[in-house]
Amino acid sequence: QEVRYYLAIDIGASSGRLILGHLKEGRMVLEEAYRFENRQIRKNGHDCWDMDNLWQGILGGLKACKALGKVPTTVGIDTWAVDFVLLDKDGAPVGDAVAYRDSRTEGADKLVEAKISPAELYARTGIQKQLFNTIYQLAALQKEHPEQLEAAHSLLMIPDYFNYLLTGVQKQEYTNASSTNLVNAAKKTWDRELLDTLGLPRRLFGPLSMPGTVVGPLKEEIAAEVGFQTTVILPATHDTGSAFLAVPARDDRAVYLSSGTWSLLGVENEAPITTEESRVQNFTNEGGAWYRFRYLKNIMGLWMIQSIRRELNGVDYVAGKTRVAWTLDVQAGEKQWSFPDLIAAAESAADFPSVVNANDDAFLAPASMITAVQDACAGSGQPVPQTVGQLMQCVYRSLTLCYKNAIAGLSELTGKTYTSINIVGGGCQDNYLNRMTAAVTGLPVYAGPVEGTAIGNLTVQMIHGGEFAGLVTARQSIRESFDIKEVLPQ
Ligand code: LFR
Repeated sequence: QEVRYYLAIDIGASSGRLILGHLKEGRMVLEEAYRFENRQIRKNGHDCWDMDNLWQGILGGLKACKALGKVPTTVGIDTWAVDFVLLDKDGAPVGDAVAYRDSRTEGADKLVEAKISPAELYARTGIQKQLFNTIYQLAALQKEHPEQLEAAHSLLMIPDYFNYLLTGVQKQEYTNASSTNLVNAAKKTWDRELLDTLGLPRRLFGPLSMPGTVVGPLKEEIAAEVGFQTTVILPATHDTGSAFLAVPARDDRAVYLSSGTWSLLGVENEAPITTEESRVQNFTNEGGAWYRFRYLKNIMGLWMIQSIRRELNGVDYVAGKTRVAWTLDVQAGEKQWSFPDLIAAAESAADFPSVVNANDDAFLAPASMITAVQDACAGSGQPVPQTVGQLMQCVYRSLTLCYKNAIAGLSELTGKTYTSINIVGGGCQDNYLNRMTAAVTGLPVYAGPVEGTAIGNLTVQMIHGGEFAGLVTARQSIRESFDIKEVLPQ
């Protein structure tokens, strides 16, 4: 029998990956067909996603599948959440795809709070307050570019937009829509009253489509360009929604941690928890496939480490933005630091004691992450890191302390005791982080699979394709297909 391939197009804040998957004797087999860098560009005074570069990456990856002779039956795209493209009545983009760390949302929470209280907003949507949520980005846009909102006829999240470029079909996918902070948690559709309260045009928000829905075949010219025809379908297009589907938890006492640019730590629930306590602790209820809610907290994550590495190596995150000088025991670009180099440095400074609140907004998009960490140490009267090793040790301690606190909060809010942590995503390859996570939380860590997000994306496609009866059997297969490392607290 002929092998049936499925393709996950998984684009994160730092890279895009096209991963082919197929089943062999019930096990999932992956193959990376293509990989490309994701970088931002400065445009019209804002940090923006380089949409042309991403689009070329998607096309390049589809061509790579053809070259491998592995034409996928279906294709699904997932990316980070909250960011969007506005389209005019002819389907042409209006304005830029501004990136969520851009400073345009500064003060935008006050604009929203003037119209609806934080308590009511949370009770309706169940979404944690993050200044970069779409709701605040739209408030910033209402102020800076009201004409763009006037010209717009639809709002597509980043994966919805690429699906539209591939197929000509505009669909709004539910899991990613929930990250906007505009979807009603109980009704699971756009909260029309909320849209009216905020003065957002209703025409931008259409019916929501669930993961597993067919978007359509490739447009003819695209099929001709990449050399084959296929069907685009919706996975959980929010990457974290895909990642959580792939978690091979052994029981319902496991905490899930999707570890990449962000560390998303939480559990899956059947219903949203929108109590005041939950709001105060800033836990979110993001919509999932089959209406499973991801109850989690955003923790600053590998972003801190990625940012430090870029600064040490003299690499810009946003092309065209001014660099800021910093002071450590090395100079920018003096040597090229790999992640293992940074881990080794952290280990060599094992007794450096300083910790910062990794979830402070100061670390969201600082001009220099190195300086931001040093300033936070100085500001709290702790020793200031002077070497790469001390800096890295401080980041590892701070991140794992956030993990520990988030698990304590989760226990309190759900009334459950958690007995293990499952880590998926690129960050689960960092053994030092895994060891410290186990030590600090006192819980066994199960690390893997690394490509959690792509696997979750493929899972929905494979269920749609009839390879699995449903999520339970798919997760069983995931558990058996990938190597999962156990790290016990000492
Ligand atoms: C992870 C992620 C998080 C979301 C953040 C911003 O890649 O999707 O879930 O909070 O990026 O979109």
